[in-house]
Amino acid sequence: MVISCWGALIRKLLMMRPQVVFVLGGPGAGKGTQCAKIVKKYGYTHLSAGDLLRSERSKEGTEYGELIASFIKEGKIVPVAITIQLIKKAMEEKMAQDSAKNTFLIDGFPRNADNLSGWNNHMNGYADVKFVLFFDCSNEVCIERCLERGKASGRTDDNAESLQKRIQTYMQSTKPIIDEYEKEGKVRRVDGAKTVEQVFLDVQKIFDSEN
Ligand code: UP5
Ligand code: MG
Repeated sequence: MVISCWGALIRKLLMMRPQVVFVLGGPGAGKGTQCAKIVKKYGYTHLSAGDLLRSERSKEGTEYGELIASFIKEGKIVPVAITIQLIKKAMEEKMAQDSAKNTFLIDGFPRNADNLSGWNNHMNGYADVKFVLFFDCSNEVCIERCLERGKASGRTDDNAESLQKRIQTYMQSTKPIIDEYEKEGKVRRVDGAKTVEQVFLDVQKIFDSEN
């Protein structure tokens, strides 16, 4: 009787552990757009690593504001110690508000080997990675979308010069991480070049079969 109670408790605690989907793809591949739709339909919490960094950059008196600003403009990847702290804090805040809200979309992370080892060091045992949702989209389409968005976005990296660097970083550092996860059978690939609604149809097929 006592053993079965403990078993039930342990099962419950494991179920409440954050369940994470990493959302990856090139700049402008549609990660943020599709995450918003997944949140509405499946109730996940969306955490964009880029948004968390941009918000940290804008805070008064923040220690890392200038570093983050220059890394983003140069399309370089911010040291993981900074990013992981922001992600973990956001997850903990969400779970503190409502412990049943334990499913997270982590958008735009991990982007390189440093990010991945930082995640493994800080989050293994705290959160489970269910799978990696990969929006596959050509560099040309990615650049065109970001330049179009740049007319109004106010983002310091939506310009031709930063975009060349962002694409280069994506190809050199992020794509190999996706390839590693692919070898582990964790990648769910979606053609990100289709229309927003067509992409979401493919995304739903994945979430319906995973949930
Ligand atoms: N759009 C979207 N889907 C479309 C579709 N199917 N058809 C036509 N148009 C579509 O979409 C981009 C634009 O395309 C929008 O105008 C949208 O309407 C349209 P969006 O959904 O915003 O694409 P997304 O993939 O989210 O593009 P984003 O620019 O956010 O991607 P990045 O990965 O480049 O940006 P992020 O914010 O993640 O990171 C920015 C920088 O922060 C990085 O370069 C890096 O310097 C830094 N960073 C880190 O250092 N570490 C991190 O962990 C994360 C970020
Ligand atoms: Mg985004």
